[in-house]
Amino acid sequence: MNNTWVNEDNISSFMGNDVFYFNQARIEIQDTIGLRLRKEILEWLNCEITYEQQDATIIFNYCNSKFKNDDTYHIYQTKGKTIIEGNGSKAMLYGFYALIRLRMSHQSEQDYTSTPDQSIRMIDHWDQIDGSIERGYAGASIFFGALNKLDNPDRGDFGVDRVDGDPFRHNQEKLITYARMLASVGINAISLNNVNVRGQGTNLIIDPYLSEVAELADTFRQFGIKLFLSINWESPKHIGGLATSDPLDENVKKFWKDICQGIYKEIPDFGGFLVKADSEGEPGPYQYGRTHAEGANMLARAIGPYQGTIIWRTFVYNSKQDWRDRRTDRAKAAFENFKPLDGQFDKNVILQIKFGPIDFQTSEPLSPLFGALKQTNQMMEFEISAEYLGHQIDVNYVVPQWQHMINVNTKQPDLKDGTSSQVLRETSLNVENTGFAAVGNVGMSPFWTGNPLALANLYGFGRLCWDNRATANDILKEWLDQTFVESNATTKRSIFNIMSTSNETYRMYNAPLGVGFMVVPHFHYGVSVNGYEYDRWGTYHFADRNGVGVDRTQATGSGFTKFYSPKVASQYENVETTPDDLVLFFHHLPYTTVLKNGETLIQTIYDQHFEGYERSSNYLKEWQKLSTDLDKNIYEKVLQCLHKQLQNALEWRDQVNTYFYRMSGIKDKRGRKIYQ
Ligand code: GCV
Repeated sequence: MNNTWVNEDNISSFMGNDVFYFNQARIEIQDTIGLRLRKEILEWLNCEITYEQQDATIIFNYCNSKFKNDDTYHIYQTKGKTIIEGNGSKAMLYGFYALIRLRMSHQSEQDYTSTPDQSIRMIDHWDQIDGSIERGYAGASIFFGALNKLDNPDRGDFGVDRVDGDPFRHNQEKLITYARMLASVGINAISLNNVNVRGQGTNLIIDPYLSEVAELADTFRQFGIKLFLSINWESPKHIGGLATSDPLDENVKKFWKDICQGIYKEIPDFGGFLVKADSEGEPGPYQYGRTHAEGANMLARAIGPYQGTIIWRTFVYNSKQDWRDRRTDRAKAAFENFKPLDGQFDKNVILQIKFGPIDFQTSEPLSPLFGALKQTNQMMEFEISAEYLGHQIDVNYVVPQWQHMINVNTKQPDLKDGTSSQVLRETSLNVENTGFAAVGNVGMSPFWTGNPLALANLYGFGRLCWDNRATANDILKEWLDQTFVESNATTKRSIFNIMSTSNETYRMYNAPLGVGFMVVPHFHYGVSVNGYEYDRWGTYHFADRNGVGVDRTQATGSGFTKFYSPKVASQYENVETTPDDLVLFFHHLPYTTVLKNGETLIQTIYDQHFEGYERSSNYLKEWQKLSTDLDKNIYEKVLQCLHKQLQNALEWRDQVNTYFYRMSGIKDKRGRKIYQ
């Protein structure tokens, strides 16, 4: 049983008889990627490398600086041979995996050139030193495992247990397989540890842990992947014994310079730091009266001499909300904190911005920072782990949502190509310092992910970073072809039908029409309509007997709409032009409002929740037909997940429908059962 798409058993029938040739006279010892590529061929694929070009079926043609981008590869056929060309080993490695993908997904290898659209393609792990993972739903960490646990109980509080001795898991086989998975879709950066850096996790930047981090960096380097670490802003106090962590304090600056020097001695190509500051109780520059630019630049200057990067998150909303005041709005926080700092960040600082203004919800508009920032490096952040998207229990192929987000047009009048994925490149100081990042979703689960089908999201995220124009459906077909190699076309079509509609289905039975956070507090799985309502950090639906939704207009609401370009702002300001799936994100509306779909708001809520349940029930029935054509373990695990999903969809359906029936007093016009 193996649901990785790059698994040698699946691949052998496509590549088994190939003989490889490198047109490089000799391989330099420091060309770690080149050495890895040879290992991939000899040990992983079990194929041959020849010294005689005429004996080869696949030729690696190194051509130094032919291509503008060192990641670009070109695959083509000539005289019955397949040529992979690129500037160097990294391009060759990408080309090698791409060739496997093309063959397995029955695409042409006649003439295929590919260059990544995003420079940084990153997975952020929220793994903790005791082996737990914040918002991890696939078992314990693959990096940390001293406590020898394989599961990751979802505690909802995320404290970290003390670890005596070596906290690292040292499961080299697992790490190599993971690095291969990432490289095969072009991921080139990972951050190892949770952005909430707690307990002993603070010490990952110093020995004895640092030398073990360096070992991990060695593994990932072979696959062209740079390693980053999340840091605790208060490290100068915790590690350095200083009385302050004020970024303008000379001793604090020296502390970070020394830390960087120590890290680069052990990891010469270390990527840099990922920083969550002044957010959800984490410390940051505000507590010293400093701006986020001052905080980030101080670190940037410490790491700059080594070509390191500071990835600074804009997920800052420490402002406690007062439920009496309807103009405070969590959606405004990132913009209000960071837009005024545009142009003040150093060239090696990147702002990592969640795709939406709130927090990885099922339906959110694009963050208005994209397009509004004009002189700041930016990355867009996603969450593969599915915290608000079904915890890798419910089938949720999220790539359609991401595809949509990276193609939203910001309509900024001064920008050439308005789509968010291009805007972040166009408005950054240095295109090399831009990209996409996502919170990772793997763990020690035998399937890598909780629901085996959730691995498609990791695959899809990587593919989408590389090719911003790829469609979610094409990506899914590729993944199915590579993963369910033994299954027949009908089986693959059934799985495709389930997965390709699953994101919409999940949205249907979840919080309605752009409302978020109707989830069980802390855990974020399952329905709780008022779980976070009038919470200290926000109010998300404001439902009462007259209507529902958050008024974020300038005319009568929180004024959030004004952060967008004039065209987008006026679109969202007006109910008539706001898309249905965001209508309650921007407007507080009476239940009788007629939406663009021709139905009333209340009827749409009922219809979507009934349909979401119906679809989940059909998924289960469809899946049950596949038992004989799938690996037994994968079949059983997905089946178990689908049973839980059905129960979840049922709870969402009934609780949401009943809640809104009681609020509105309006019956379902189709007469279906709604509990009183
Ligand atoms: C790592 C959400 C999650 C937190 C997470 C935070 C973040 O609020 O619930 O667990 O913390 O996002 O992105 O920093």
